[in-house]
Amino acid sequence: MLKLPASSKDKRHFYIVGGLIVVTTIVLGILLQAILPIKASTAEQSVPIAWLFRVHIWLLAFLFALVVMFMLYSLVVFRRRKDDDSEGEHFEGNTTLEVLWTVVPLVVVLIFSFIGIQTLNDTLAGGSDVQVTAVGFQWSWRFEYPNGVVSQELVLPVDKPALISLKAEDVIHSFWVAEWGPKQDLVPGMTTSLHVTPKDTGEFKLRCAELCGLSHWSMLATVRVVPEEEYTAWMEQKVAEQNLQTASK
Ligand SMILES: [Cu+2]
Repeated sequence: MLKLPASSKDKRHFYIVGGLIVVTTIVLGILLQAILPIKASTAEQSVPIAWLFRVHIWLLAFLFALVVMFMLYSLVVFRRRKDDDSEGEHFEGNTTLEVLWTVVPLVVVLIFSFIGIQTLNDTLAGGSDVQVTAVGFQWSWRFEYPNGVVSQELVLPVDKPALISLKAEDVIHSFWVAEWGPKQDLVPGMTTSLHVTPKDTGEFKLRCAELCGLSHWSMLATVRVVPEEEYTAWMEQKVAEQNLQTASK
């Protein structure tokens, strides 16, 4: 029979730590939510991703609280008293605890894998009313529309499902507009893709999210989501500009 020291049999300690864990989880969870970079309203695909982020943040807040609160509480409450040089009681092994801390994390990891796959599926769905190819290279972006228009900025009409094909010219890059949610690698030699249905107009930043060399930090592009009329007008202007260039050659 496992003999525990008197102090660790005292259920009161567990109730206090339990309370501290609940409070810390809530405070930390709220603080972390506040700095969440993904706003669930800027694209249809950001909704499931923002939700997944939230679930993860609550789990992280809980795990942090679980480990740190037990540790801090033990450090303070069971610290060595003045003039107490006695050895701590020796005890080892607790099969129930060992089974629990193996099975519980395993189940949690399996559940999270499942909801991760579900969320990924949700973000892969979407139409292709607008199509554009984003080409990433060291260290910038270029956007090619099916009608031949090439642009330095990505312009998309609001509320229209867009299919963005991704190509890399040199090394692996990654396409990420934080507000939209999905992130997708660009791999040399193959075409990957990403669906987005922007829900809010405005200006966003496209960032390369894969370390790709010396100036990776500066691999940014402007993304503009505009009302459909504005998009059509922009496209017409681009077509005119580029025809003009072709004519003058
Ligand atoms: Cu990069």
